[in-house]
Amino acid sequence: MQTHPPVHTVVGACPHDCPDTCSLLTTVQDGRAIKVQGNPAHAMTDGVLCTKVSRYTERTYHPERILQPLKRVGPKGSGQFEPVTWDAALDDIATRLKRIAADDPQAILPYSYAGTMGLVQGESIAARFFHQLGASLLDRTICASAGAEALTYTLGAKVGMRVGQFAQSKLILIWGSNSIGSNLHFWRMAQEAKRQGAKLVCIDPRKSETADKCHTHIALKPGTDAALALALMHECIVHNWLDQDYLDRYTVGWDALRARALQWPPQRAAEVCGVPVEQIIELARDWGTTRPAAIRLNYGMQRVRGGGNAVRAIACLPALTGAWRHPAGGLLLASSGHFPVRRAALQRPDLLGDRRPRMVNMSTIGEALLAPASPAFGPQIQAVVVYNSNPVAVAPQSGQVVQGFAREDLFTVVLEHFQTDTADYADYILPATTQLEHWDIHTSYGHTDVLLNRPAIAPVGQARTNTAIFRALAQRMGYHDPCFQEDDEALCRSAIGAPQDFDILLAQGFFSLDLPDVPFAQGGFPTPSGKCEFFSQRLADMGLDGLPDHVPNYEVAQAHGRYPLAMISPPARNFLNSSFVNLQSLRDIEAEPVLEMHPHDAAARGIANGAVVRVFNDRGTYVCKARVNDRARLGVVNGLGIWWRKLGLNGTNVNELTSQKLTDLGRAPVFYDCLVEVALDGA
Ligand SMILES: Nc1nc2c(c(=O)[nH]1)N[C@H]1C(S)=C(S)[C@@H](COP(=O)(O)OP(=O)(O)OC[C@H]3O[C@@H](n4cnc5c(=O)[nH]c(N)nc54)[C@H](O)[C@@H]3O)O[C@H]1N2
Ligand SMILES: Nc1nc2c(c(=O)[nH]1)N[C@H]1C(S)=C(S)[C@@H](COP(=O)(O)OP(=O)(O)OC[C@H]3O[C@@H](n4cnc5c(=O)[nH]c(N)nc54)[C@H](O)[C@@H]3O)O[C@H]1N2
Ligand code: SF4
Ligand SMILES: [Mo]
Repeated sequence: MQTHPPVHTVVGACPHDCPDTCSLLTTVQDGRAIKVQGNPAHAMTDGVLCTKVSRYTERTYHPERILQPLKRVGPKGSGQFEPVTWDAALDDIATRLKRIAADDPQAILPYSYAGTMGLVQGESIAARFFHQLGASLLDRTICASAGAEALTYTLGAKVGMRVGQFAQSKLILIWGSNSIGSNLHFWRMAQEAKRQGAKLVCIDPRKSETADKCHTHIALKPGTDAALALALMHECIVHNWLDQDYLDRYTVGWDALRARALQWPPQRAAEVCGVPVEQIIELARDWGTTRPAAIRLNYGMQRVRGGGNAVRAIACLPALTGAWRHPAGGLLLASSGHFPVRRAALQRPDLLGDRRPRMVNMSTIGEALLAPASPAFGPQIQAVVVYNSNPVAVAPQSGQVVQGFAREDLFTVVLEHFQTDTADYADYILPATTQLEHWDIHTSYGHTDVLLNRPAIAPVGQARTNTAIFRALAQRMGYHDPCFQEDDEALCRSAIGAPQDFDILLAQGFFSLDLPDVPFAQGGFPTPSGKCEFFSQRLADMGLDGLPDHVPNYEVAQAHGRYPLAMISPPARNFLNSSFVNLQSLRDIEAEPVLEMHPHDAAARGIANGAVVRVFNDRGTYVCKARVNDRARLGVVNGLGIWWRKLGLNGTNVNELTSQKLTDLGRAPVFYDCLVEVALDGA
């Protein structure tokens, strides 16, 4: 055992699903964490954390934290539990899982996402466990898979500009991203660029905090981004703002894309997007004539039916003008593809042997839990093991998700810090450690550094790491492969790169990947052709459109339709998805669940600022407070997410309204492709 002085600091990493992956410094006094701060030695973090994670000690020592295993005693969903010992809980869980698996292990489903982004407390021992078991596989699509696939078919992988380079750009399109709210450390680069004379353009239906601070805000209708991108191409073609040499050498399918883009004069796009044509013409001129020009694309714009095509269209733009030739030009959606993560070593898919379990899409968990056995679906789901996620709050069309989790015959285990909306439906809640209490390795989707998270304190109460819980279950299931004994430090060592990288992490806490500053100046894209693929033969081979196009939303508002308002539900700044909603100090800032409405849309319904309103469609009803202001554009309402249902005004949240339809690429949810009507509550 290492001995520490009474007050010392420990270097860690923020575990949250956020592109910034900050380096944390935790101050520990007599074994208790007293402060969590940003690490000034890590360039990207620069000593600054967001408000949420500055409150990490409040979250860790929260009086409602689950500190012992709990067993359900009341009806499903009633939230009544009694404490049990770890042995009793694990023995019973293993017995129940064995009984189901004896019939068909695919009746068991793991459900997890990015509650922690750590490679070790995410999918390591857990993945090994479910692979050995032969459980159903989970298609992890809830956030980013439309954009990720789109990027893969266009640029070859989740790769792009180095984030630090944005500080030198002269034009930055902040596209489908509320950087101040959800990518704070990128915003520093944008501000630096602004100080040096760059123009910032925000492309977002919502007048976000970020839009407030940009020179121009293009408030297009949700789901119309591809139309805008095609019109920008149109203008680049007709004004000859093209880099013909770059097109000739480093792209595939230019003639075909050119023909398609010529069908999108600005006037057509202006009508589809619902923005003034002058704005499109000006944006095109800026994009076509400014060097270096860069796009910070983010996932907010791909949560609609055509999200994949839209990302493809936008990802083509830098190649048209040769923006990639400059270090501060190009595009960044996600940097995750740069990291040499050793996924197979961590997750051991080989433990499946010859078995090929079915894949269940996490984005349609409601439908899946309600599906009977059938030849197409396979066995009915009889058990779900949830970790690092809160599906009852975050998955679309909660009405069905709740109905599914409420099945009395479904056996549900939830590994959690808190009694979330999902944990309310558990048969067992198992107390998990937080980031201050375990080892982990972190990559990032917004920068290109690898970070080590060291435990700062001992586990609180009886909490155990996710890995320890799955190790203990594996032992009870009779799994004797030595891979189930591997400890967390060994897992950290094998998670990424070469084993000696872990020694660097132990010594320094983090390191930067060694990458070129101008990755695609001369092509070199990780696509099959090595070029930027405007036309994708792989998509065409699947019977899909090989070129990007504007694919309209499933739910497009009609003037006299039953549901005339489009609703988007981007994050509230002080929550992280549904995490932190139960922290009083942060909930006080967000005040209450809100729906932002344009003054005309509110007036037409007799709704005043602060009124309690019913937001509804055929899928359900959500009650919240109207915030009437210019953050909402005409015809679009913004239901800021993602409240815990049980902390809302009528026991629902915004996902009561969203649908389980899926995107064009990547099988992802369409949270921002959703029509509603709004009325005064009680009216
Ligand atoms: N504070 C905070 N930070 C977060 C999160 C959080 O919950 N809270 N969540 C984290 C996670 S999991 C993720 S994936 C990222 C998400 O962060 P982003 O990838 O930035 O995505 P969103 O926040 O969903 O949406 C960003 C912006 O896109 C806008 N938008 C919505 N529909 C459209 C559209 O059709 N077109 C365009 N152009 N814009 C549109 C929204 O109004 C919003 O302002 O942030 C991470 N960071
Ligand atoms: N309407 C609407 N819905 C959305 C979105 C939206 O914009 N609008 N955004 C979507 C997006 S982008 C995403 S990524 C999903 C996110 O959905 P989730 O991945 O479910 O994210 P969270 O809501 O933060 O829930 C994570 C849970 O993991 C738990 N957790 C954290 N660390 C650990 C750990 O180490 N061990 C264990 N066992 N548990 C841990 C936390 O306590 C928390 O309850 O939501 C999606 N849902
Ligand atoms: S949530 Fe994002 S900004 Fe906040 S501390 Fe974590 S990585 Fe940094
Ligand atoms: Mo996400």
